[in-house]
Amino acid sequence: MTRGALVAIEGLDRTGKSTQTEILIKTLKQQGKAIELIKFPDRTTQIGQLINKYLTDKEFRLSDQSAHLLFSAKRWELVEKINNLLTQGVTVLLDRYVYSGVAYSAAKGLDFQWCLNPDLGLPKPDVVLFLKFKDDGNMKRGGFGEERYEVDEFQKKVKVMFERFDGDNNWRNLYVDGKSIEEVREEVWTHVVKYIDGLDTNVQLFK
Ligand code: Z5A
Ligand code: MG
Repeated sequence: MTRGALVAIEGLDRTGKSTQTEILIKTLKQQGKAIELIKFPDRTTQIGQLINKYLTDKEFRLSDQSAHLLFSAKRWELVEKINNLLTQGVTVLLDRYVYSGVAYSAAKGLDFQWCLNPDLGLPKPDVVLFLKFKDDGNMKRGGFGEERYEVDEFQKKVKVMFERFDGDNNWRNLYVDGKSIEEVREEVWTHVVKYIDGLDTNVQLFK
């Protein structure tokens, strides 16, 4: 039986992930496709509220390791929902996922593999669209600088860590420099269109 596809949109801060996921979900729903958006971190559950406090309140102290495990716990909290949707044939669109989890924590100096370990066993996206600036264009976008991680030097380190996933067969770089929202939308569409009617293969897991 055909299952839904797992599609992740990833990238540094302000690269347009939420803009594009929202456009995509709207377009596909209008076409009558079964699709659901899950945003990480979802800040509404108890774990999500703690993460929100950590991100927005610079006085709120957590060790880097415990912050990392909270983000991972947030993903495990939703794994049953994701698997059920995929089994029912629903495409699941992820706004950030494991890759953000590893990249931001490893950029703080934590060991890359240590960061990936708690996420092993989670469903692996069929395709990851990595929205990418060649330079530091994301830091010039509206709203940049308001949260804990939105600091130029740190963003450069995060980029290096994200790039360690480049080479995985599900990874697609999508350059956004100087492109309008509409231009990026068109490129996102060319990648996603192959997946929206589902897949016959088993869901891969992070291992
Ligand atoms: N984090 C972590 O450490 N560990 C984890 O496991 C996970 C996350 C999952 C909050 O994430 C933080 O959590 C994040 C990583 C860390 N770091 N920080 N800070 P978040 O996803 O909640 O962050 P956010 O507040 O939604 O921001 P964002 O995701 O970084 O932004 P975005 O979604 O990529 O961008 P956007 O909101 O779509 O667009 C930003 C602005 O640019 C907006 O004004 C748009 O209108 C504009 N925009 C978008 N596209 C364009 C184009 N093409 N041209 C011009 N302007 C554009
Ligand atoms: Mg966003």
